[in-house]
Amino acid sequence: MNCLVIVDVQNDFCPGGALAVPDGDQVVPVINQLVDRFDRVVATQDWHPPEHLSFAANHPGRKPGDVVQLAGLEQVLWPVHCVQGTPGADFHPALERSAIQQVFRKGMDPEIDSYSGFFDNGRRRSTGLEDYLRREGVEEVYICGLATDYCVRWTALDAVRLGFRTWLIEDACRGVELRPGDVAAALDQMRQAGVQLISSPLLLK
Ligand code: VGL
Ligand code: ZN
Repeated sequence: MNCLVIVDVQNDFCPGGALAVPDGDQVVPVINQLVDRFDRVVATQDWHPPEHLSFAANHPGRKPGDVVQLAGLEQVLWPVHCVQGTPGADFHPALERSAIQQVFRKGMDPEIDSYSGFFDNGRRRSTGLEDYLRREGVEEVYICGLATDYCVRWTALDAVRLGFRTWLIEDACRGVELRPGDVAAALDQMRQAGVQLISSPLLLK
């Protein structure tokens, strides 16, 4: 069994959103073309309370891009984004919602961020994604979405570490690229960890 994991394709990560990923919306038609090629399709959803401590606004005197310590980990501070129940947290309106069998929300604990779709950054709590994949007999995981250098990267690294055969669909992802080279470095790290890079035309054949 294989499963497509669509990471954080939400309005706030698309152009016009609070934490816009350049060309983030361009992954949507690519993903929509792919969904019926997989046994299972799931999505992750960044889902923060307003008081989330990854928001620069919740650290007086700090601005987005600053780095602080949070739960003993280095934390990049972000603009307020993907607040629970707001339009920015919704999936992109053109994303083929009906194909998504289950949604795994993350980032609800205000004290710690959660880039991976599997666990928070301190691996304190799981989202249920691993249990779901095991229960469904999934052995191969294909990852796409936003953002290549954050949530896509940590989701892929966890998938491989958990023993799933893991692919990253490169043209179905876009990165934040806070610093030039971040996306390339993320791709290198994933490749070295055993994630296989693939592009969507190969899957559509
Ligand atoms: C993400 C930064 C903050 C992501 C989520 O989905 O890549 N990045 N929250
Ligand atoms: Zn977030």
